[in-house]
Amino acid sequence: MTDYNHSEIEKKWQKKWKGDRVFETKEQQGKEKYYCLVMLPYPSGNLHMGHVRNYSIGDVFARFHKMTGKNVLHPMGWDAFGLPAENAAIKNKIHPAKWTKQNIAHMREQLKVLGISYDWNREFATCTPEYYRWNQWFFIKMWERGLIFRKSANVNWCPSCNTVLANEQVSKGLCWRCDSHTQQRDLEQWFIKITDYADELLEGHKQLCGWPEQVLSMQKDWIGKSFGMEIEFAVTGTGKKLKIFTTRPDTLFGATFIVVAPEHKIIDEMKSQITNYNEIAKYVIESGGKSNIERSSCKEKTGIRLEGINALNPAIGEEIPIFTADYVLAGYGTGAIMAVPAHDQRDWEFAKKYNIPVIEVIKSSNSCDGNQSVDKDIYEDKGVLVNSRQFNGIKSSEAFDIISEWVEKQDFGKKIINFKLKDWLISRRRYWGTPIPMIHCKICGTVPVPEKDLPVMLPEDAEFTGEGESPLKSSKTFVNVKCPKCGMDAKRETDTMDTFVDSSWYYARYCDNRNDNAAFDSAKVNYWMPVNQYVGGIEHACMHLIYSRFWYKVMRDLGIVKHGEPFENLLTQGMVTLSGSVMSKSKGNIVSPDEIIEKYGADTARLFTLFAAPPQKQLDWSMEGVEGCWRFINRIWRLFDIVHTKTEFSATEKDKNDILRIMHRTIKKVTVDIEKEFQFNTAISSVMELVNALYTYKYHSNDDGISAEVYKTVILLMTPFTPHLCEEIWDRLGYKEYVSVYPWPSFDESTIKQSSVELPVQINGKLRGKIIVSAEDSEDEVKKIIEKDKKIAVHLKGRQIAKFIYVKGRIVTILLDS
Ligand code: ANZ
Ligand code: ZN
Repeated sequence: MTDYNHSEIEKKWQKKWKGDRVFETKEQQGKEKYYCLVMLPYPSGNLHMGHVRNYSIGDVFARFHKMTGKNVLHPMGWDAFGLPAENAAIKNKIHPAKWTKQNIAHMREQLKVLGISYDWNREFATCTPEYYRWNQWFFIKMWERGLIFRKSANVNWCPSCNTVLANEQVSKGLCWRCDSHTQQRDLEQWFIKITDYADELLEGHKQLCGWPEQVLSMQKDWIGKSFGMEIEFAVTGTGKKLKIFTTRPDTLFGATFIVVAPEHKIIDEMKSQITNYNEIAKYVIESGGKSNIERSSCKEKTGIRLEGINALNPAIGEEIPIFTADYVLAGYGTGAIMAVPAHDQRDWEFAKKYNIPVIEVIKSSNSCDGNQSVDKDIYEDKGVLVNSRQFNGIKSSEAFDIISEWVEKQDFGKKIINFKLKDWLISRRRYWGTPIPMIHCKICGTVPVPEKDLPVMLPEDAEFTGEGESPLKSSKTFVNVKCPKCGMDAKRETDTMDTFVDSSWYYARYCDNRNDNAAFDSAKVNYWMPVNQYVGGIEHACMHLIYSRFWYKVMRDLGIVKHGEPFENLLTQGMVTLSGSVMSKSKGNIVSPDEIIEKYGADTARLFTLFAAPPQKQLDWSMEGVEGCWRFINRIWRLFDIVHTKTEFSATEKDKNDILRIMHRTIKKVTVDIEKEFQFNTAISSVMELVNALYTYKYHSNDDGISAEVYKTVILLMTPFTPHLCEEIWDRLGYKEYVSVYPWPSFDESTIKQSSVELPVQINGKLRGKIIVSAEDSEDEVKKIIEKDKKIAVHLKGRQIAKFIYVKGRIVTILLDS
């Protein structure tokens, strides 16, 4: 055979797949479906290696499941609204729509060169009226259900991007896109009441056993459910009450001061009684410039006492001072706390600084360390109550219930459940997003645009100055409308939606992307959903992956989808780095996919990103690694001739058995690694071993077709990783069907088992059990088998292995750290 010509071969098969519509899909009742989805890209202009890796990972899943006989949906689209397009409009005087379109066109071509098995008929961009019209429709449906509201809210404002930022777009007081310092401003904003679903979003985690534990726990923190109490402290001499939120009512007797957030309304309400009001007002302004993260971080606490007023601790009946300090946040709980310096770190630091008494109310029940001093340190553990009158001596673990019942009986507080999750601020003062479909009428108030008038189109005559309010305000044709209720002159809302709205339901639109009458046909969505395998970055753990789950539940409540969770399994892929650091323009360490593909081909690029690390782990780019993959592809290519060359040897039964056994073992390994373990790297290395075995096996003509069968298997197993190479060889082997749709090979367990041996396992000199392994199993594989053996594993639990000795085929000896 001639040399392997990647560019010719790759183009040829991409054309054939397209011509024969190999990857186009329709619903097929009675056939098992498999929906594989990779988070859709933002059309920034160029594909980077991270994309190549992601889409290659997704393609392994999609192609593998197609070969195992499933009806596979594998779509691709563009998350096309967003700030960069608008920034380009301001800088380069190019319309955001044009900029976005050009970028999509370019990236689509880059993507097509990779030969991913997409059904391109399902492609769409979220910035088209055909798509965003349904964002508007959902908005109105949510408005009708009371899930949308408007309020004046303190928001993060980026003076450089000139826009409102969601809390999660601000980190350490800096804008997530441009790193400028953000400010706080009060503006009328639109919100979605995601908090109505807070409990369900937590409950739903029980169904998500196919998600990484890390993502679930990040979401759990984000939603932040806590059980506590609201307790009222009287402000002495005023008849007013101050409500605090605590998760520790068991420490009530130790509350020696109150702290309110600088934004708390009591400061203005008590203006005339507060003798140092001017000083307080100054402090309030200062803290207004800080982000929540800055305020909560553990540097020195600042604050001021509200002179002239006091609060009454209702449990002990004593007056305690009230402070304002910015470590108490306005948006959480009631924006006020009872401070218990003996048992809370932040309160303790504050009390030390301002010389406030510290009263210990919980003591370790272990008498040996009973002489700890609260002056030196705080005590955060469980124990027994002290200095708490009638409650002295009870265990702190029981005190929550006992004291909260007592507080409720005395009628100065009640038990409540509090969430960290906030309502979703969705309005942006920006052009390149979905117009919020609302009309402001002087007579009728805020009126939704009637469904028949959707979409509310983005006007083309908006101006991009980068200053002031939303560019939509500058379009007279857009702003002025008639009120749909009374017909009088009215004004359109000029805010657009957060782009996270677009990605909250795009997965459903792929199931029916051309629908002009509805967001989608429910029957189609119910056939394809939920997504069987979702692939994307861990950075989306909290926003995108919570918003989408929420949106899906709303769609369920609207009666248009039937399940409760959109994504059954989630894989969060690792980053691509160069010498350990993230590839970025500013570091100048970007490896361009175009160049690699040009020189080595898409299959090599794909193979390298899949082979160099497990999908979830960081992948460090290496040219040697790429070249190694290129050589492996050529080894498979050359094997064609070797397998078809006549030799003078006749295979012995033993040699035939040996190579067949390796083949079956490899099929099993690759199957399990793709389907269950997500270990594409070890799957590929096991095929490499099989290829090596076939090279050293010398009976290629006189072996009853066994080497031909092994070679065929190599090609099938490599198809999800290097599909172009495999199609070409498959074609040359004389098959009429595409290898991409050929049934995945099955393995024969009894052939694999033929070489199995029973191994005794000794732990610290004692025989703890026996395991069955195959003679070729590596030490790592033997280790895994031992970890999975319940009987033996109990002896290892919680212990460190100091030595692991595997004498191949004989015995395993484990020594544990003492
Ligand atoms: C008294 C107390 C004693 C508290 C103690 C803690 C330890 P989670 O679990 O996160 O819900 N807190 C309440 N509202 C706050 C706010 N707006 N800003 C900052 N801190 C606030 O935390 C609840 C605890 O955080 C509450 O319980 C309160 O302090 C504080 F030994 O009350 B605790
Ligand atoms: Zn009206």
